[in-house]
Amino acid sequence: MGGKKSAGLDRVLVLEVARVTEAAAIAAARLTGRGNEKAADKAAVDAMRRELGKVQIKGRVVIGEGEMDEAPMLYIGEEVGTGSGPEVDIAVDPLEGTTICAKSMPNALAVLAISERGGLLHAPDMYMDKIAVGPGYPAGIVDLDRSPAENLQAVAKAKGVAIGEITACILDRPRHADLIKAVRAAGASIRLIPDGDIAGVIHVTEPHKTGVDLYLGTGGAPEGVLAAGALRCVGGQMQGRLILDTPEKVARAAKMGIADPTRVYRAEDMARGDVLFAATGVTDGNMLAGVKFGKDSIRTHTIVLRSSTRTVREIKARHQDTDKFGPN
Ligand code: VTB
Repeated sequence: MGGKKSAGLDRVLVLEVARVTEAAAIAAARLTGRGNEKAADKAAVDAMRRELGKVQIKGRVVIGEGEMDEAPMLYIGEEVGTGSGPEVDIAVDPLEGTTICAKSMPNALAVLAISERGGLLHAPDMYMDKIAVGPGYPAGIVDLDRSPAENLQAVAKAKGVAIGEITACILDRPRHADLIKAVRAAGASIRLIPDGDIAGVIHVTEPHKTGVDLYLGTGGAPEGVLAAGALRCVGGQMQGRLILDTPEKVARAAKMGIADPTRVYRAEDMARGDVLFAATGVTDGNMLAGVKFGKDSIRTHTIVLRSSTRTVREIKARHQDTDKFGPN
């Protein structure tokens, strides 16, 4: 593959990553609304693995389906790609929102991020406290160590609206009861989501489409790294801090290279150097349409982001050679 190392990732990869998330989304979409999370997830994993195998990279999975002994495919440390291209690190979530997909609810995605080797935080599969806003705000506008009211106030002021016109996206979980109370007490609106906090975070990048101004709360740390990859590419801001509330978790994180258990990671700490991010809609969402099966074609809607140029590409594809995606 061409391109000097200093130029970052080869731009040809922009289309390649879209093919990978398209294939995963189509496979999962065939199982949308069947009430079978496991089958949908497996289909997405298989398709993503198959498609990644065709990409000319020497890829290493750093965020995947689990440790080697618990995931047969796309496990952490697995080598993917043809093995003949540039050395890259890969974070995958072949089906983000398995329950959403199983119930045919909005915003299930197939997601992938690629960085230069060493660019993505090796996040353990634990909770991470997250806060995120989209582009256009002054640096440091939100901070995990400030109260929800202070953060909401700051965002409202910078946006030039009253706090009552600000919407925060939060995962609907009992553990967020206090957070939800505090946000409502401050006067802001909350978009509660059942699952899928990568989509939740990404929604802050286009508030005019999604109506979401900031993301708050705890969710999976691997999902945090993928979302950070997306925000790096569009210039949003994010902070994440692992919730290491037991000695066992501190030890597990240390094993993955996390020396300071209290560290706050910014988007640029979780996804460094040149990063590509791709997401294809599985079910319809606020930003991406879900997969649509027609008589002779399949339609997909994908967003591909690149950090070095900050280009946002939306790829609407009509796949007419439907056989290549396997049987129905
Ligand atoms: C989030 C979300 C996922 O898990 O990370 C969330 O992005 C957090 O975990 O889609 P809990 O479900 O334990 O709250 C999912 O909802 C499911 O993996």
